[in-house]
Amino acid sequence: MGDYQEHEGTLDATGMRIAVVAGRFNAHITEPLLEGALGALRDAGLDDVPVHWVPGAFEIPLVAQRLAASGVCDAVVCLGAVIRGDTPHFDFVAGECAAGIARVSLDTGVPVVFGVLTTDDLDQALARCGGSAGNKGVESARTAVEMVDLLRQLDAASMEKAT
Ligand code: INI
Repeated sequence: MGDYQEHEGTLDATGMRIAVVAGRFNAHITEPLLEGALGALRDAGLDDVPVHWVPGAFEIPLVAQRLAASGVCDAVVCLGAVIRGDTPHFDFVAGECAAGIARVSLDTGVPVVFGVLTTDDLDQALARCGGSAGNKGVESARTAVEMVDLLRQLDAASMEKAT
């Protein structure tokens, strides 16, 4: 491989303003996701993290949008659990939630992290909220910190070029 410049965000959240939006639906899954996310943010240097509860995953994008557009958040971590049932409801809720979160992030330029589990059954969800497959909340919080730092590096690099 030839020479190339590498850019990567770090996991130092000191001074960052990161908010969480969490779905109450399947709270026995989303509460451990939240604990994981808050623990990871604490480890990264952030103690004071506002948490906004919404009824379910479908409502997450609207609140994420409000926070991201407010100018007072560097990133928003979205946590939820959508578990497949016997009806097509899963597909609508999971699909709209994912699409909405992606749209908010691109529209506002603020990292909005998709920490929403979409699983075929409860066991898969339990494994991913602190069980055998880790904790998606931890991963999502770290993603938020890394993305904020990477975007700051990009902004600093373009400022440098412009001056
Ligand atoms: N919301 C979830 O977060 N997870 C689910 O698994 C789920 N299921 O299966 O129905 C769910 N539904 C509620 C939905 O998010 C909205 O709150 C509701 O439709 C009102 O808009």
